[in-house]
Amino acid sequence: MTHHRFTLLVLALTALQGCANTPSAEAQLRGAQPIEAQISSAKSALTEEETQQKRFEAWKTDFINRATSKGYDRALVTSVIQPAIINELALERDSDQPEFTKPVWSYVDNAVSPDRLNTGTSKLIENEEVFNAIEARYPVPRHILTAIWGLETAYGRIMGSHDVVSALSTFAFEGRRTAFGEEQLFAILDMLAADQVRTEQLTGSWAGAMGMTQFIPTTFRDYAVDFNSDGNKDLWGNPYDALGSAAHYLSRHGWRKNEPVMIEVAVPSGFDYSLSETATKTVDEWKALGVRPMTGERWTENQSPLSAEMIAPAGHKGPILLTFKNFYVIKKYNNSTSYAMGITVLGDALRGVQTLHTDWPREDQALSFEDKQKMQVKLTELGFDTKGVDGQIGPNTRRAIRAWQKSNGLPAEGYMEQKLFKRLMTS
Ligand SMILES: [Ca+2]
Repeated sequence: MTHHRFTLLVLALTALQGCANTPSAEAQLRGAQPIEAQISSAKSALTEEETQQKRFEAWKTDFINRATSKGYDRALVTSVIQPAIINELALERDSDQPEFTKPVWSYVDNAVSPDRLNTGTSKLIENEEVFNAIEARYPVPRHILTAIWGLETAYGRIMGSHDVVSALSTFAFEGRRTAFGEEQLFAILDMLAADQVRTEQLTGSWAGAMGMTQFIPTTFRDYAVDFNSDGNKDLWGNPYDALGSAAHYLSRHGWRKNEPVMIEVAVPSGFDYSLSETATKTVDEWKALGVRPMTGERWTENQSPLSAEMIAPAGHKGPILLTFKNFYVIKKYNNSTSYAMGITVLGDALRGVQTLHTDWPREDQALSFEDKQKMQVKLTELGFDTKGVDGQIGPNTRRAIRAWQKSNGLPAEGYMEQKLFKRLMTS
């Protein structure tokens, strides 16, 4: 949105420069507005930009005052906030994160690309001592940490070079994420006050995620560790600190040593897919329903009592998986099923294990944003309430899809592609 405004300003300024003497050839070709109108629109664009700057400066003053009244040191807050500038990217919508819009197989394929797998294999060898030390302190295995490192920043290659205070100040200043921005800025003040990091280290993504494992400030403040005990939590340059912090985070969120993350399964014909995503059962209970590992191996005694859910992220034609506690611990890192699958598949590949055996239904065509909205309207009209029309397929929409599928004698897997969508829309 602000990009658009900025473009208008540049266009208006260009037009102004062009008409200092006579209208430019380009302006004449475009059938330009009268000069007065050009000047007036350039002025109003300028004014808008100026007003935004003024509002931003006013926000800084207000934030500094509020932080001071909360007990933060005024000199510290001022030195952190005063230099902030508006980050244009941070003003854009953040709805295009790949794990939320790509088909699941596109995300998983990319996660386990040959380059990521090869580099990860080298990183495991290069950092053997780092991983030995981390595994001695935390229950999280090295191949999972390496997969996080690889997916978050391509093993530290792409960490983002945005000034994080500016990016988060932009969020805090105005828009949909003001509360998030403020909370993160306070976390940065806490980190600096506690001498965890130095101000000049605070670079990251436009969304405020920092270092090799992309910790946002609240996560950094609460979970980052100075693993090598040198007095600085260096998640940008030190693999002990970065990977140790990721291990600490997963450990504190309940990682269970030596338990599986996700296992592909085969189900008997006529299986009730409406159990997927809705039922939590022990492996023994799944076994009693005829669910068995896709590899043909038997469930082990250790696995029998473990709780697991079933997911079928691309419907019954794609891989069907039992997901265990550790799967949901990974989702605490990034709340996306595709992300957790990507981490598991890459992590398994890094230890020489193949997670998925069934190929994805790649011929299926995903629904567009508009089609997803149409589907939500239609399902709700038919009495299967999606609890809103937002073009995002969340648990409520999947529940509605399942109910509609069940009532039509279809596998109730909660997944819909073009073919099924057409059937729904003509019903
Ligand atoms: Ca350190």
